[in-house]
Amino acid sequence: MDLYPFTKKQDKKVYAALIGEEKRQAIGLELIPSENYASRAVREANYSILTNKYSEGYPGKRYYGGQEFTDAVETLAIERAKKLFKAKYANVQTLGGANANLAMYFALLEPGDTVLGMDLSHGGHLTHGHPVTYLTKIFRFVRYKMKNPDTGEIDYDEMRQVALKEKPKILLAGFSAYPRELDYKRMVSIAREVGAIAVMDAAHIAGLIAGKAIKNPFDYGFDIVTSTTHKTLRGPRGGLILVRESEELAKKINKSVFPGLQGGPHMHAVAAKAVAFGEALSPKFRTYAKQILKNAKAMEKVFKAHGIRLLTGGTSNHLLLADVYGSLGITGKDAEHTLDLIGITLNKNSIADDVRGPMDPSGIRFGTPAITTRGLKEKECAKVAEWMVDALKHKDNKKELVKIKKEVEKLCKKFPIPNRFI
Ligand code: DSN
Repeated sequence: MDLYPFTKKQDKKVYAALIGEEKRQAIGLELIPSENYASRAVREANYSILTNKYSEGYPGKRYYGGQEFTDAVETLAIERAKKLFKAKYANVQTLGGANANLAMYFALLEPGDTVLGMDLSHGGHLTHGHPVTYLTKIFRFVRYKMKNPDTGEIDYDEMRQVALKEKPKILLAGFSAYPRELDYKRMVSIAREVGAIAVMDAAHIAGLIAGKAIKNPFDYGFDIVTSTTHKTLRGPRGGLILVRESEELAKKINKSVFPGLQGGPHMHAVAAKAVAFGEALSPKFRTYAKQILKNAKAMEKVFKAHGIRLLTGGTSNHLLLADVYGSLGITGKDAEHTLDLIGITLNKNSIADDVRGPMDPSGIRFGTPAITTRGLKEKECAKVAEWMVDALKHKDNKKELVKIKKEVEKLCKKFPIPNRFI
């Protein structure tokens, strides 16, 4: 099957990279918890002819002509997103999760205003105010943390005290490396007490919320949810902003996305989001979302049985964070490299109160969204976890690593990526 016939003919170098990546994805196991496999239909929309079109504005209110079909796909994406998350308003134009957060901050804040968010070393994200981002030149970020990294319990009393003292305009929930659910009710009550807007960055867990495998922050009164569309939600690379019910907030968000922050929306991606949201509305997607959690639990069991410390004591979502340095004396970077050698991709990650630096931290972060799309169930996930531990324990034994790599490849053949031809 010739996957990219025009590229093959016209540009051999790019073609080689595309085919190389097709093969890499086919023969390895993807455990990066923010990655997934978009369906063939999502990818078709994403490479469609809509890439040719400029559509500044919103459906029915554009700056250029010729919008019959762009309006149709954007309206579909908006309506489906609203239904999926039980929101009254949706903006589907942001190019990614970082843009979604930027647009949200600029919609709600004035320069110098304060955001109270999760400490970055405890699982927060770069866009929640890491000093390397430009955001910190404009807004003030203050933090809440886990009370105990071994249980994952957030210190809500401290959160309240900081909120009372700092008077944030936004109380921000959400994370990129926190394996537990949050007490949304408590957070909303703190936000209301100090007059802050309650915002959830659901980039990682949007698919789990959509699939009703975990709680929906809107059910507890959160005002805004930002997200990516390509992680657990299994859509194209992109972003999403949802507003529970305030028309005033929705108007501010739309103005902030365009013309505040972005130019012409990527309509091919908007169409692909519509397809992905349609998929996520199906009962099959609910089964998928629930299986992600079961698979993560199966991996948790194996790591625990081997005495490897898991931050927060385990997982209640799609990801796990293991202290491989503390438990096995291997750095996160070394662990990432070793697992790469057996065909398992994940990422090194700082852990709460890490004794090591961010470039070679103590932990690894991994998760089950992609392997669940591939069809793996608890039994296979436990096996994968056993291989991981085995490889980490025998990282200098080349023969053992080669043996495990063969097992990984065998499993990949048995569970091919859906809708792929390689
Ligand atoms: N890169 C994403 C992640 O892996 O969590 C977040 O930006």
